[in-house]
Amino acid sequence: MDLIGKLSKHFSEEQLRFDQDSLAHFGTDRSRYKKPAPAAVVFPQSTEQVQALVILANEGHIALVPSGGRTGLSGGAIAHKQELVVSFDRMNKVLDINTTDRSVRCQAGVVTQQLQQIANDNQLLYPVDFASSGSSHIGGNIATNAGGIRVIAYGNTRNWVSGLEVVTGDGKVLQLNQGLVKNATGYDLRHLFIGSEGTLGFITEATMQLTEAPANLSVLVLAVVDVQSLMKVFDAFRLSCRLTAFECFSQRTVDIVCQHMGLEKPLHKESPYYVLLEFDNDSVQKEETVLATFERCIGQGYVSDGVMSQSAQQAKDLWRYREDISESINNYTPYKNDIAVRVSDIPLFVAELDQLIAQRYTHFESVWYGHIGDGNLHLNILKPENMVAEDFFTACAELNPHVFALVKKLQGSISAEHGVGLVKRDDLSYSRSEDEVAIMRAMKAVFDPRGVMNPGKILT
Ligand code: 2HG
Ligand code: ZN
Repeated sequence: MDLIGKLSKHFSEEQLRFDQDSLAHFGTDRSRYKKPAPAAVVFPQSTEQVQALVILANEGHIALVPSGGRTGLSGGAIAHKQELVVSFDRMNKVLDINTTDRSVRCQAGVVTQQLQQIANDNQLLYPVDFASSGSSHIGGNIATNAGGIRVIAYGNTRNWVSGLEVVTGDGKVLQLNQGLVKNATGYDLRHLFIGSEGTLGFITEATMQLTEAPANLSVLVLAVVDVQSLMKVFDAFRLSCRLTAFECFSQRTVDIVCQHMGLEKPLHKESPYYVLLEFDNDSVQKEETVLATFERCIGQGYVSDGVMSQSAQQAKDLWRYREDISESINNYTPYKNDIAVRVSDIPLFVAELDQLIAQRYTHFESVWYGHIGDGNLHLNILKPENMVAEDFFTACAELNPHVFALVKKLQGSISAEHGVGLVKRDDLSYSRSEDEVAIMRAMKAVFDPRGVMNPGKILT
């Protein structure tokens, strides 16, 4: 029986798509790294259906590619070799809200913003947040251990997963950790699935933890004179308040965002660097302490200007200078890198990176911005207008080893929060040892002995 025949036994007509538009849409992510070419798209509605699909794939040696919100930037959700795309769009039910446990159990296809809203409706917070929270799925966030803008205070997605239901690559359904706070019963398989990018199995359900909502978040945007000062500012504010975000961007990104989004400049004067910091402004004393720190930073010459939000709306507006960068620079067909070093190594890293860019990337303009409080920079090389995209990407890929060698020298990561997928797969050795990769392969073989789960992602 052919694939369509087999699928039709388990799935209704409206759960299957073969048309070109659907194949193109569901076969890719935001990296657009490879031309999508899946065989079909399936929309399971239950764990049993996912399990049936995995068993079918094992019998017929069919490769499966999980598809969430497809907001990834590393090609983890790309199907370019006639794979079967498994979309979680119809597994989007919230199954249980428990305010005593402060948890929400949901299917993998629930959108991040929906979980944030549920938390909010219950006077609680789901703290993982990023620009794509309106379309990314919880399952995808878990599969990539998504980070975002509040990692400095709340950590990555991993910290908020207290239970998982998964279907392994050989079709077993596992319930992992069941929402427990404490569970010291050996290897925690839940954590293997977090960040596994769909290479071990499918995440079908998750129990996500919630926390107290901050009383009143205020945002400060500061004009910072140089990289050394960025770290001084970081240290100073960290001592005076509990930071919930510490983000950095440059004048060039401000110009691009303002032009693309039609925004006014955040401050009167221009500055090489900007910091956006957020803190819980829950008392008059707190605000006074933070303002005193600001004055001190001005006095010491680290900061030349600044603005503090006076309302929730203004805080939201200020966030746009940081949150809208990724979308705004898309017009320049950027070549992206998402790198991390220890926070204390940032000044050294940036100095060497700037040198490298000045030496090697002479024909290209580059911008960097990111979660500097986590040691995570997004380096984006912008395509010159008159250059063909393919030539540009080839040229960038040739330059990449220099950036990665620098990352390796500082024992950093070549993918801080965007995952490995296809885009970073061949460069994994810059961040992981041969022994580690061998163990990863062995683990994959345990969960997915026939290699049906997202083949070619993370590992070759
Ligand atoms: C962000 O922090 C995202 O804005 C996207 O991680 C980064 O587009 C990028 O390079
Ligand atoms: Zn980011």
